[in-house]
Amino acid sequence: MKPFKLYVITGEQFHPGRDMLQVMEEAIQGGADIIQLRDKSGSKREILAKAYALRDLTRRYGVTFIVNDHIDIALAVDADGIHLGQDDLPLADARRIMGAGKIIGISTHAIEEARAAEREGADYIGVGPVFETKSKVDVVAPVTTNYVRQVAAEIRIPYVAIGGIKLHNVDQVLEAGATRICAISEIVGAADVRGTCEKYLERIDRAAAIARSV
Ligand code: TZP
Ligand code: MG
Repeated sequence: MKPFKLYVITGEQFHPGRDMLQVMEEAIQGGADIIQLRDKSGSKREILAKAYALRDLTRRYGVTFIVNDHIDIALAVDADGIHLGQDDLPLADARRIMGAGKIIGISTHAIEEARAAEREGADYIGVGPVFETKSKVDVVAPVTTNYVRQVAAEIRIPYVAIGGIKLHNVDQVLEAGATRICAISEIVGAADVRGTCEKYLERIDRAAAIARSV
C-alpha cells in the first residue's frame, strides 16, 4: 500500500450541520492521506451512497479510501480496501473475497493480535485505543502507549495508532514509536479541519526528524 501518515475516519456526529464530504475534503487538503468511511447507524443504501461519494472525492485527490466493516460496499464502489475488527469477518476469508490487490486493515488491542494479523497477511494494523475515546461504543480498555511501544519494537507491517489521540497528547504517542496517527473527533469536530490536520502532520514530521537524528 502507499505510504501514509495521517488517517482520518468519518464521524458525522462530531460535526452537526456540516456536510461530511466538505469536512473530509478539508481533511484531505490538510494532508490526510487515508480516508475511512465508518458509519455504524446508516442503512446499507445510505452507506453505499456515502461510499460512492467518498470514492469520487478520494480519487480526485489520489488519496487512499478504506471502508469500515462492509466488504460488499468496498467492492461495489472499488474502494482501495477494508478495515475489520477482531469480531468481523476473519482476515483469510476477507482476503479471499477482496483479492490480493486490495488493502486489508485489522484493529488490534494486544501484541498477540498484532502478530496474528501480520502473520495472516494484513496490510496494516490499527493499534488502540491508546487513550479513552467516546467515538466507539463497546471499546476495550485503553491499551496505553505501552502497547504502541511493543508494536513499534516488533511489528514490521504498517501500524497506525488510534483512540483518543488529540493535539495535546499526540507527542506521547509519537515518542512511543508511532509514525502514523489516526483520529476522528479531534479532526472532524474541529472548526478548522484543514489546519488541525496540518498540525498533526507537523508533529508527525517533527517526531520522524528527531528519530532520524538519534
Ligand atoms: N477504534 C479504536 S478507537 C476508535 C476506533 C474507531 C475511535 C477513535 O476516535 P477518536 O475520536 O479519535 O478517539
Ligand atoms: Mg468492524
